[in-house]
Amino acid sequence: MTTAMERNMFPIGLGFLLWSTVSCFPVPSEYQVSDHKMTLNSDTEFAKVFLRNFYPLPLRSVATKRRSGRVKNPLQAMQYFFGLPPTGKLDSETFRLMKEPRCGVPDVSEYKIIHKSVKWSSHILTYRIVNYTPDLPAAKVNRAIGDALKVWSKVTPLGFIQLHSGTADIMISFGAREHGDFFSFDGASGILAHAFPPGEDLGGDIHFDDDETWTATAEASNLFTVAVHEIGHALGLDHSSDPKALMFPLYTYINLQNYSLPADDILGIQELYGSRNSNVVIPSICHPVDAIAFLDKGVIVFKDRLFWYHHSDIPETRVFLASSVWKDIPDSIDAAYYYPKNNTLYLFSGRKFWTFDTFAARSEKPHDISEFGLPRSLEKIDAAAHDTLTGKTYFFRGNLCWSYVEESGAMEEGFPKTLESVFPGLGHEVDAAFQHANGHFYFFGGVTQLEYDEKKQLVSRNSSSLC
Ligand SMILES: [Ca+2]
Ligand SMILES: [Ca+2]
Ligand SMILES: [Ca+2]
Ligand SMILES: [Zn+2]
Ligand SMILES: [Zn+2]
Repeated sequence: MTTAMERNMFPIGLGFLLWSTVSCFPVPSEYQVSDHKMTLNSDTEFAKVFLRNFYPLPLRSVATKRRSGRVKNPLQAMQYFFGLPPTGKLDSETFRLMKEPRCGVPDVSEYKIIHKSVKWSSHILTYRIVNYTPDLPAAKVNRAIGDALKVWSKVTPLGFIQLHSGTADIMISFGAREHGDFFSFDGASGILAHAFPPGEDLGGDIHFDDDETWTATAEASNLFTVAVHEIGHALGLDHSSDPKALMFPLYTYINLQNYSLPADDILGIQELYGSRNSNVVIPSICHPVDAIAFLDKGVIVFKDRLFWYHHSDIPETRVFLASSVWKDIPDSIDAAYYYPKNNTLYLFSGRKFWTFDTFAARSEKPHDISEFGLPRSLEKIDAAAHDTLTGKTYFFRGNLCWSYVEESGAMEEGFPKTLESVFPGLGHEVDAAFQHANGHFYFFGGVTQLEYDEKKQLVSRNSSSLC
């Protein structure tokens, strides 16, 4: 067992205590229903364990219904949830539902009762597929997860970015039996997957039971079907008792071909995050921009309080409120650049700058641009661009240009120089600049966009005529 939980959350003894109160967490392992390791000697015992897992008592919701006389015990709570006559007897229909393949998150949750919603504060969330199931080629797993995330991003302002290393908000993994948390899986069938509500560490993480057979078809356990449900939990949704809802806890195959999110789930997620802002002006070269940073696979364009994010894997450009992603930054950004060696995004406003682990919400407190060796007389910079070929970062102000050597952490000798001497032929002050993966620099000034070939020292394309 990994010790991440013990280290980051709480010691084992205390852990169980907390889980029994925070009941939207997955089912604790000591209550797991085993299949072939069956230690339960009767249907009654199976039902008892099932109810302890998914209908933990005492809960206030059940208590309320109890007062109204409808629910006297967990079995009735379950029958009530599934719309069965609340007889309180373990009849065959109730027992059949208990045996259905399902999600490992309980059906009654404390959060639902106290109307306290848990949600992410940022609209850009990162995810990482930590390992892969042997059942499917990696590309099909990526596709299923990507499609499942799209179902949610289509109806919300949320955007998802895949990381291939490090810690993402939503860490997705496959594991069997004991797999690193205290919520062991139960072998083939039964529980298919579980997920944690938004939060630090395990929060937002999704685990698939690798004792299931994962498919991209209608056979066995369809990965897209389970993923789209579990992402709902990772975003803060609880189970719905509406059998048509995606957040209904039992497995029903979904063909993503003609799938649209049911009304119940759209209402639920939009209550947490709002709906998607659809009438958005995408900045073009005809609209002056404030700053641009080029990431490994995407471009971030800043304009006033907004930024546009274009990712090479995502066909559409999305717009976000900058403060919904990066906390404590001012409303206007003068310059931005990304330093790929340490995955750091630098944002500049006035003499201050902030560093972010790309889309991480928090920065340390702002720094002063003199830390780069920029003169104290400078009230701001116009633009910044990192050159991945030389490891230098250029800072622009008026007709001057500085060159900062990232490795040595010092300004290059002989700088500042005039723009004309560093980029001959540019002939224009810059509002925003970046270096593309193709090695060319792109300079933006007013409505002019210039592509600059640094090796040939000339403007290779001028797009101002398009406006
Ligand atoms: Ca997490
Ligand atoms: Ca299972
Ligand atoms: Ca600028
Ligand atoms: Zn679920
Ligand atoms: Zn788990």
